[in-house]
Amino acid sequence: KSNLTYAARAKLHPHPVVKKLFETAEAKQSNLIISADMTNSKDLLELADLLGPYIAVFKTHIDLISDFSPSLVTSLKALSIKHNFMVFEDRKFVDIGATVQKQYHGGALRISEFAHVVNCSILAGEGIVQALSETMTDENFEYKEDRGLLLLAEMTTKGSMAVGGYTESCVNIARKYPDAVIGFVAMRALTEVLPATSSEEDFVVFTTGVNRLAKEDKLGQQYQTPKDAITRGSDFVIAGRGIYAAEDPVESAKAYQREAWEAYLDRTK
Ligand code: UP6
Repeated sequence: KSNLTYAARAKLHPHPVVKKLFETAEAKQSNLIISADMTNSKDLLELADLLGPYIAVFKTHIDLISDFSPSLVTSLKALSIKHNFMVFEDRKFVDIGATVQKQYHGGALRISEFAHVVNCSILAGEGIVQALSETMTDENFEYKEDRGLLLLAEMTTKGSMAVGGYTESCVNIARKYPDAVIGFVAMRALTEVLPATSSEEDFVVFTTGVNRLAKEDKLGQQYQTPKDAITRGSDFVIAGRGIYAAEDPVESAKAYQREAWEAYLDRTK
């Protein structure tokens, strides 16, 4: 886990998407990501506009949107500029390389057009990472320097099989694709799993399963608090229902933002 400030890491990091993530966090004093699991365009855009000021990243599941259209992508991109947040599509790609390339770029959901960051599982091995890396860094790809990949290294659900050797393999594969892979979705810094091989290595950790009040849901989800996640080495905490299903989502977002930011200040002081 890094004890450096986001500003220091932004300066040192070679990847433009990581620089932008850390710069956004510093500018907004926020390491909070909202998991916007809305099911129609209007709700998604309203949530982005409402919570935009308090977040560094807006996380989507674009395939939940019942009335998806290309204009949603245009509107979401406009809001991302208006409020200075990045967009993470939590698509969890898991297939052969050739299929995943088409799901990512040019498919029905236009993921490569709006998502600065996407993630994939390495269940199918290294090929998926190679495939996404090729597409993201292709000379002719419009957003070539503006796209990053996270490996889904751990999952928050009871009985998750993303553990042990699987998680270690994520770290090993990540090291081979520095142009595309910027880090992990995990519950802690993965330097705990495999120590860094150089002092420059700096993977970003996004952490789901974050809730200030609940410990679990009824379908196997398990939570930790924003403070605990950041203390364990998470760089950005992701909360969904804890924020959007609260009585006052703005007040809730502010409370998550404050708690996660203070934990970051503690970790880096
Ligand atoms: N998510 C997890 N756990 C994982 C991976 N992803 O919860 O291991 C995602 C879910 C959901 C969000 O798909 O979008 O993070 C969690 O939402 P919640 O805060 O409402 O539980």
